Amino acid sequence: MNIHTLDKYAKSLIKEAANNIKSSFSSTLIIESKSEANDLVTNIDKETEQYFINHIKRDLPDHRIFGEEGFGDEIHDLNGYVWMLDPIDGTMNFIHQKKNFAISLGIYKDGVGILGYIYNVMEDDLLSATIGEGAFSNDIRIPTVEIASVEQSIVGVNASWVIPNKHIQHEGMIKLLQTVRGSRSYGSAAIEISYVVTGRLDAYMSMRLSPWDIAGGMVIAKEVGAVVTTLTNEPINLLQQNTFIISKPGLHEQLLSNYIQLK
Ligand code: 2AM
Ligand code: CA
Repeated sequence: MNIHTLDKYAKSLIKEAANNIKSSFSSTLIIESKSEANDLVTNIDKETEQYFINHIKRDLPDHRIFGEEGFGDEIHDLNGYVWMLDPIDGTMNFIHQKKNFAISLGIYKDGVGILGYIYNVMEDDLLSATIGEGAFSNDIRIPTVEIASVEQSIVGVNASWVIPNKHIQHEGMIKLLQTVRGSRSYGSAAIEISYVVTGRLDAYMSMRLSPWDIAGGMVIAKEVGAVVTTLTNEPINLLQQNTFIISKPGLHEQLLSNYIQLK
């Protein structure tokens, strides 16, 4: 399958999976906790991941799947084709708000992101990117992001990092919130990433994200010139959890050198 056929195929799976998710609103959700009380999963997260896996295994048997719910393959390397899938990013929003959740998907070939998708299901907004060919919001090309400064920016940050916590020096975060124009928190990493690449946010950061939360967004980010690193300014390793920042250029350096300090 060439990259454009693969792109069409991935988009058709995403749209069909999203229809199934929306149809599920008429039935009762089964909600469970995972690693901690607030780390939630539903039967729909699981069924959506299985929907992708069943189709990919049938149609592209040599492709591997790295999915949040663990029905895919055990991934210890990025050789060949690897689909990094979060069937529902923002599960708590899905359960409580029935909006602000996304299907997040990155397709990597030998470790290089070739296709990326973030589908905001309830807004019917599909961000997509093909390596070297730019990024799109539905069929509209997304322009390159502009340089930003702290004073004029809106940053996506979870309020828990501004109170004393074990991951980050919260004094720097207070100083940041006193300096920026505004802050926002949407509860879905994929949606926050989608807002940075489309210019609605200037930066978004998190202390702990998994490969499937960010793999699709990283392909899109590259196409529009948004900068993605860990919070210690290192490249993201897609085989493990990472600290994470995506930012417009200029702002990225300011945030890391003047405000963000890990413990
Ligand atoms: P999820 O909804 O797929 O679990 C919420 O701030 C964001 O962080 C969401 O994108 C959420 O993804 C992610 N998240 C929640 N718990 C997490 C965990 N234990 N590890 C990594 N990411 C997590
Ligand atoms: Ca998820």
